Amino acid sequence: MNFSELSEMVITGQHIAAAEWTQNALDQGVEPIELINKGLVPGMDEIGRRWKEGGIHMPEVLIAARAMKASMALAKPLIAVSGQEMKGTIVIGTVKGDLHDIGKNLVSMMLEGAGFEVHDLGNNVTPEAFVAAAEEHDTDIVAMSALLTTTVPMMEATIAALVAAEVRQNVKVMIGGAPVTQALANQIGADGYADDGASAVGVTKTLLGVD
Ligand code: B1M
Repeated sequence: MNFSELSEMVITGQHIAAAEWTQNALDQGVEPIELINKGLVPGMDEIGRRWKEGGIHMPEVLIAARAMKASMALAKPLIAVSGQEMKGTIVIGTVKGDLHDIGKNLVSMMLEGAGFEVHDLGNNVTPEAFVAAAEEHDTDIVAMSALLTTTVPMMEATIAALVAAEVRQNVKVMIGGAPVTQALANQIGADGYADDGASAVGVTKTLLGVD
C-alpha cells in the first residue's frame, strides 16, 4: 500500500478520495492503526509544519482536517475491535464561560491526526465536566483552551477540581489559547503550554514520552 497517497489526499484536502482510499485499504486488510500512523499522521504533520511556517492559512488546515476526519471515521471504530492502541487519551475543551472553539477544534483535530484518542467536550466546559470526563476515559492529558482573559482563571479552577477529585496525580494538564502563556502555565501548575496546534502535538508527545 502506498500510504503517501493518503497523506497527499489529507494535505490537499480531498475528503471524498481519502474516504474511498481508506475503505479500499481496510477492505484489503490494512490495519487501521498502520493507516493512521503511515498515512494520516504524516499528512497532518506536514500541514502542521506548513501552518507554523505561515505557508498555509486556516481554510487549508480545516479542509485537511476534514479529509483526515473522513478517513479516521472509517478507521477508528476498527481499532477498538482489533485491540490496537492509540498513542494516548486526551480530554479537551474550552473552559467554563468561554464560547470560543475554533482554535480548540483545530488543536483537537491536529491531536487526532497525530494518532491520539481525543474526547472533545466542546466549549463552556465546567471543571466538574472535565473531572468526570477524565475519570470516564482513562485520560492521559486534560487539555484546556481559553480565549478570554476573564475565563483564564477557570483553568486554575479546573486544576483545583482535578486535585480535589484526586485525579490530578493521574493526568497531565496542557493549556493554550491567545491570552495563555508559558508563565501562566508555570503559575497555575499546568504541565504544558502550546501556542498552536502543531506545538500542541509536540508538547503532548513530550508529556507522554511518545514519538
Ligand atoms: Co470573541 N473575543 N468574543 N468571539 N473573538 C476575541 C477572543 C477577542 C480577542 C476580540 C477582541 O476584542 N479583539 C476578545 C477577547 C478579549 C480578551 O479577553 N482579551 C473577544 C471577546 C471580548 C468576545 C466577547 C466577550 C464579545 C462580546 O460579546 N462582547 C464574546 C464572548 C463570548 C463568550 O465566549 N462567552 C465573544 C464572542 C465571539 C464569537 C462567538 C462571535 C466568536 C467565536 C466563535 C467560535 O469560536 N465558535 C468570536 C471570535 C471568532 C473571536 C475572534 C475574532 C477570533 C478567535 C478565533 O477563532 N481565532 C477573536 C479575535 C482574534 O483572535 N482576532 C475574539 C482563530 C483561532 C484559530 O485562533 O482561537 O487563538 P485561536 O487558537 C489558536 C491558538 O490560540 C492555540 O491554537 C489555535 C490554533 O493556532 N490554541 C491552543 C487555542 N486553544 C489551545 C489549546 C491548547 C493549545 C493551543 O492546548 C490545550
